[in-house]
Amino acid sequence: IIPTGKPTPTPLPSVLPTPVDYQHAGHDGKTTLWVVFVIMVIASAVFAGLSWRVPVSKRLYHIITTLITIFAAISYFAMATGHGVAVNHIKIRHTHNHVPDTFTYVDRQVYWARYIDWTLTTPLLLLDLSLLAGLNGAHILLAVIADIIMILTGLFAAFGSEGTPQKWGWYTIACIAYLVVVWHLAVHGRAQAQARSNQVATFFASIAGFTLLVWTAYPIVWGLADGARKVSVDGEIIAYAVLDVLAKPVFGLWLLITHSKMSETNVDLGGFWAHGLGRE
Ligand code: RET
Repeated sequence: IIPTGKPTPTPLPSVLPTPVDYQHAGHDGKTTLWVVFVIMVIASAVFAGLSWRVPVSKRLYHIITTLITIFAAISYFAMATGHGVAVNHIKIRHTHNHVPDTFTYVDRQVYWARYIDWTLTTPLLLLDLSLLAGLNGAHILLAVIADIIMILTGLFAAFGSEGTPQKWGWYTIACIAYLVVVWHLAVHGRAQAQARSNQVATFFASIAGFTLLVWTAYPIVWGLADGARKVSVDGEIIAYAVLDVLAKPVFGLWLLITHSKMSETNVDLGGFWAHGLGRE
């Protein structure tokens, strides 16, 4: 023991108040996490394989889309092995007439690894759609940053305390950011796609419409699961699993197959993409 002359700090209380309920993943949830991990690995291999069949100049969507499923595979591996999850110790206030408020606690698992995944993959999904529509750099930047704000404020909401503005306050901020994203796709994206060609406009309308439907289900699942705690942790894992498979592998396959058949979807980044800077 090295004497330092400093006073000993007061120890932190060693036990948190006992929760009345502990909501955590069970067998079905854990199995689902492994199944989606495998789906994401297979999708990554398929997308990488498809990229080798086209020249480098046509590979931008393939590379972005493969990275999306690789990030998802990594995040699902973490969650399936029990990483990237924390316990939210939720304080619930009970108000009574004439007597002071009382509190009980509910513990619930929060898989924060999802939010790391979404912070990286939703901007890449937006990039796919933006390049397809032919959005300009200014609009792409704003859509991507609004999207990152949406995910990170959603993460704060997931750990927010009940009965304070934290939880639903962060949720509201996230929803406003989501509306900014929707605005960019539905208004600017659609107009730009129309300016490219009729074929691109039709394809953009279907794939962006599909994206909006699937993405809008996420805040609904969040509200029922983390928000109102009406859905179990297993139910939440399964709901996000279905959405993630639609938003990543299904979206990706649709985009890459259509891209291979429709040359108007090509992205022109000048000589840079295929040849490097300073060589034309
Ligand atoms: C949260 C909660 C806060 C409010 C909103 C949300 C939106 C999340 C979205 C997620 C999309 C994820 C995708 C994953 C890919 O696999 C953070 C749930 C608006 C839109 C597409």
